[in-house]
Amino acid sequence: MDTHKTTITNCEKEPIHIIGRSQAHGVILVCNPISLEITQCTENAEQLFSLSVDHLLGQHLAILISSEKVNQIKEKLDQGKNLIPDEEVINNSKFLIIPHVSQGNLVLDFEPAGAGLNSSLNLNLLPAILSEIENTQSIPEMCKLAVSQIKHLFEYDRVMMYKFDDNWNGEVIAEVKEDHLESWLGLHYPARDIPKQARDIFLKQGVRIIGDVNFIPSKLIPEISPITNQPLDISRSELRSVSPIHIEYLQNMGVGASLTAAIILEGELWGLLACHHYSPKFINYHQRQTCKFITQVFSNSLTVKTTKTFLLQMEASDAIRKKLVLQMESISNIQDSLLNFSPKFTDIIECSGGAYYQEGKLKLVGITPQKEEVMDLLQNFIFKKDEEVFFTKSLGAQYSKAKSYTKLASGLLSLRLKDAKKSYILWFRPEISETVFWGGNPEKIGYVKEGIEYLSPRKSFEKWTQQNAGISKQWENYDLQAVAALQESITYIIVKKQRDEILHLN
Ligand code: BLA
Repeated sequence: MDTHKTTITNCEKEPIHIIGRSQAHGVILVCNPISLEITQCTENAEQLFSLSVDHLLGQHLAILISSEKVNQIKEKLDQGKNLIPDEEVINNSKFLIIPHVSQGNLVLDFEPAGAGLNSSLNLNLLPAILSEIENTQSIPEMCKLAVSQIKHLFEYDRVMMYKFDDNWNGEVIAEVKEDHLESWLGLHYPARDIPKQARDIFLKQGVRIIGDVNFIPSKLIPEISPITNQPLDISRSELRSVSPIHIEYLQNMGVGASLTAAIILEGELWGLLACHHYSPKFINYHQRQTCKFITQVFSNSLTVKTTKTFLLQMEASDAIRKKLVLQMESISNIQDSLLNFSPKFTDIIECSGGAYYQEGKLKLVGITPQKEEVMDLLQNFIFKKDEEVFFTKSLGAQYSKAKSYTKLASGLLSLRLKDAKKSYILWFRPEISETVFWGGNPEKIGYVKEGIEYLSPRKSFEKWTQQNAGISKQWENYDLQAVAALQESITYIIVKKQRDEILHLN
């Protein structure tokens, strides 16, 4: 195969959507959607159809498939309806034809569909599988269930749930594998391993197989679409060839075939269902559709469970806020009522400690930096920022003096009260001092050979330990909502107390 070299700086730019090649097991054939004349075709038509590309180019599609099926395609195209896959026998071999339109080109993927290849799943099993997913009580439980279902259904050697963090690094959060394989559960991988353009394609395409990692890619002839005079976008082709970098990556891991499916939450990629097999493995289109369906149900259920987690957290903090309101109403000094009774303001969200600043006076609760350090943080960082709500999970990176106490306070959430006294409430979170295992050393991405810097997937997948220094657990939306609600309550009480005072004076 081609020796494609991508440098570190253009890694994100590799144009995998116009790769101009198919995987070896199927033929990509392109037609003019109006005349149905064949405009492009991959070279492997020679092996798979026993027809040369030269012979096919310029011919009507009816040279390959029955005129009845050609008419069906034409009718759907003319009416703007969804094209549907159909089977056809070409020179004694059966194929499944999977059509779609890309930039005004009719793209037909011809996949082998011979005996044994079309063993569709027993669809009677599907309702049970889906209700099992929906009935799980938590996201981790659902991930564990889904990987074992997929392992059972498709029999890949290793099935993983791979979850992205907010910087697109990922972690294997659930895994089922053959006993003899080492476990990758808990391993972290850097964002660069699945660059943006590859992640974007998953949002469109959903499921992708690499049937044989050692396949010889087959070139699309001609390379440029005669219809658009551009390289053809084949990001939605079932047969799109694979970036040589990713192939090298899989070869380094000893992987022979893969199946990858997108898990999407609110329109964004949340994670991937990643399956590896240690020898070639093809699963047919219908099986892939079943897999897609299962991951879609998983994605829907993820939305429900994420909302449920949010609501439960909101309910819990709301109950505490109500108690704090009662305390504020019954105790004359608001600061006193939030600090010296139970619950305290620090109970409203997950944190290790907090601070209350009012008119030059500072009071601390729980685990916090020293009083002078918090005072300095207020005067030289928070007051200058002058934001009503400010939050960070890496305080040291934003305010260098804070580096000396990031173990205690890598995370800071600060709230300015709406009173005349320039009051602030702070919540702190400690550093995640857990050890992170990277699948390979994330810093050793490039290597230099003969003065040229080449990119290579890591040659070694040994565990690399890296301290997650200076970073706390991130502040979630429900944390922000909880402190915003507290702010409203405090404002309400302040106004009420002022009014009561005025009435009392009169
Ligand atoms: C693609 N990289 C991918 C894909 C996965 C991973 C799942 C999508 C595969 C597919 O489309 O079939 C990464 N796979 C993983 C990881 C695990 C796994 C992390 O199983 C962990 C368990 N790859 C690199 C580097 C580059 C890179 C350094 O390691 C940078 C240039 C590129 N990865 C890369 C590209 C693709 C990719 C370009 C897209 C491949 C394609 O669709 O053609």
